[in-house]
Amino acid sequence: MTRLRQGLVAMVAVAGLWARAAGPAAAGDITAMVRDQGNQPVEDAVLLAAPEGRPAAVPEKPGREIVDQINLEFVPHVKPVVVGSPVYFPNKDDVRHHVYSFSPAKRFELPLYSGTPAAPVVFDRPGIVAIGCNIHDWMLGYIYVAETPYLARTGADGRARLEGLPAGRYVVRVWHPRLEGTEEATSRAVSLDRTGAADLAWQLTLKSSVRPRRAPVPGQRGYR
Ligand SMILES: [Cu+2]
Repeated sequence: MTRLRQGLVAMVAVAGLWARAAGPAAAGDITAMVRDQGNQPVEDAVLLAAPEGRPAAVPEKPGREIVDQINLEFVPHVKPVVVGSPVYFPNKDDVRHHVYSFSPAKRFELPLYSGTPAAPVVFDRPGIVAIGCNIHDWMLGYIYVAETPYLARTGADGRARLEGLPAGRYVVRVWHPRLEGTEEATSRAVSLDRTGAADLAWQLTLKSSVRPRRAPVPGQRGYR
């Protein structure tokens, strides 16, 4: 047995213990709690489960997803979507935005607009797409395009939940824009065969924020 395999088996065993300790979680659910190095809950982490050794059943026509622009920020800051998802970018502000990405997984541009552009942007390749606005340099968001439909974002309480997973073995991992180290290093092997549910916890080391400071907007008072 290789060391990696031994490690995976050990992690499965630990996940199973957690699952039993978690109590009456619904079958086929994976719940997670994500904290940072200071033990604070981490918002905007992506939690995803990929079936081990078999492809995930990705929907042929994923539903529409939305990333708003509210008060000169992308909301949510991090949006996990399954590959092939059409994403709309409604502008809820009274100033125009110019949303774009240079990321290899999806280069696109929505030239200066108000309201909602008629056509969505379809994220057809897996990867992490950083989005920005040409007008407001501090506006920064992420679309995490995954090859599995089992994905969720942590809320302000650091918690996320994956629901309705068929029984089987999964590799579960987390990602965050300020994650120190690789996403792969967060991987855990989880088996939903025996217990039908698992409750996992991560403590991530996050880099300090590198977002540009907000600048004054012409015609508006102060900093927004
Ligand atoms: Cu903008």
